[in-house]
Amino acid sequence: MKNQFNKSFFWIIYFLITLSYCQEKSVTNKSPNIVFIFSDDHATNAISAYGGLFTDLAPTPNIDRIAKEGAILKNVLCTNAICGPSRASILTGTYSHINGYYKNYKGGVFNNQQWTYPQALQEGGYQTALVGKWHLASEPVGFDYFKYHISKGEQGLYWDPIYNDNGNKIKEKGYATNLTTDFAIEWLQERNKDEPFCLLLQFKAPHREWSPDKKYEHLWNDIEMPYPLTFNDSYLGRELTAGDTEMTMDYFSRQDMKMLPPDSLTQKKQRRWLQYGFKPGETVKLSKKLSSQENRNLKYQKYIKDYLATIRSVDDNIGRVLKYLKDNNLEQNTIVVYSSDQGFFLGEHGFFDKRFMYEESLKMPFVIRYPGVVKPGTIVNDIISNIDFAPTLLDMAGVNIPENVQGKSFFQNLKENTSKDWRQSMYYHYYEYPYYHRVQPHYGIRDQRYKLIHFYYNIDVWEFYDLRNDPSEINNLIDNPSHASLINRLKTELYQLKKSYGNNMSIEELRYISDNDFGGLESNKKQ
Ligand code: SGN
Ligand code: CA
Repeated sequence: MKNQFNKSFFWIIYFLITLSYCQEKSVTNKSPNIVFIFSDDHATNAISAYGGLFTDLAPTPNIDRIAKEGAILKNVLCTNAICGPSRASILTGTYSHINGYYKNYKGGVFNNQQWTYPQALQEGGYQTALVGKWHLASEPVGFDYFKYHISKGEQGLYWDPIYNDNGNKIKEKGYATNLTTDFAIEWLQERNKDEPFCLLLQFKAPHREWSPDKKYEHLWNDIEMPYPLTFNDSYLGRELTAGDTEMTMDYFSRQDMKMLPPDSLTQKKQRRWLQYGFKPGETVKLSKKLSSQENRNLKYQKYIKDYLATIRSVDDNIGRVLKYLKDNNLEQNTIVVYSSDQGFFLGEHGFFDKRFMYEESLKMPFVIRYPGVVKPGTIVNDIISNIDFAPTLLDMAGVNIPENVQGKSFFQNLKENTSKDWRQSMYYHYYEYPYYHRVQPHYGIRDQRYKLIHFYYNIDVWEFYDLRNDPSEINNLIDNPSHASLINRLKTELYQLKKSYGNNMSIEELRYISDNDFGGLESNKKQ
């Protein structure tokens, strides 16, 4: 009798455990859908929900709507602010030294044999699709459907782009941002309606060379755009770092200016003429009559107007997606994210491009709407980074997160329930040098108030900023004696963080990474 009782008890417990496990982890058609909208090089300073110089001049109503109806994250920081590496970190939830994708130039090839979150969602019962920019140089794995930009090293083209459509090369006619959205919506229409889905809709815009759609080419012809505070930065105290790059307005090319080459040149020579400004050390002077300040101002005006115009199309097309979800009764059960692979300089410190650990390129936009779960108007200030995206999406989908994912789910943070032991600082590391743009490799730590950076490649320079008193990062306080003990504490914390993520490389080994031509595959073998 007692034996019988024990047996039944065992089976009841077994049944309950199995049931609770299945309830927690099995994907049903009630599981939330995910639309992950992503762009290339979109600075928070160019999104009106984040405020900034262009809030009234160039608003982004559809991105703002996602934020208003859900959450806006103000401290999402990129672990390596450049395209391929950031994308690899997002997909794998790991730092570059773990996933092997350190840099674009010289060997950026993503090892597609490794775990990614779209694969986990697919295995968990999700239908998955990728449309638009991929830029990882190896075939996407984990997607039921893909159609991604090829040509120009997978940067893709603004006009008449060529796509890899599930293995077939297809040239399309039109403007990339509109086309990419068309294909995403077509996939949504054709998908199997019985399963939850995850769609990665990834725009090429607003990447260089910032070509707007025809209808937006002349949006701000009659006005002069405002200049950021640090546009004429003197780089005092930062001469060897911010002061020694090829990403100031001087390095803006003829193509960036959308100048027209002389008709008399052959096509090949016309292309070369347009490319002037791309080679190391090559700077374009627009006219002999202009002073260097006038030259820089003129370039900035063209740059910022074209950049913001490409974003107008991104925002319009996000509006189309939101409307599709609403019209098709998908609004309630679909998580919508908008983010970008890193931030971007919009003339701050006189720069375009990204790479530096300075705020403008370090900060990624991130807004998310999840009706009924994330309260409208939520603001999250916690320090989050791109390695946290994968575990968060899996957490929301109810799919297991493997232990070797380095990021942490911030699902609770979105519900204003941040755990007490949430990280207080983050570790950053940029490796690519010297091309493009000649930014010294560096690593650093950033907490809610301070930032400490070490540029180590062929210089040995430290920078320290108090972001509360100096949000523009122009006062490098590294030699200020009153901060010495604070700097020491941060240095220790930086080394601890670096080590805790498994980056124990010496400066020599780090230089090897910057100098050598290898892809993710080879470097992964080395681990
Ligand atoms: C291209 C651009 C660079 C840019 C990199 C990386 N040059 O090489 O200005 O920094 O892409 O961008 S261009 O000649 O193609 O315009 S990223 O988004 O892929 O990281
Ligand atoms: Ca990018």
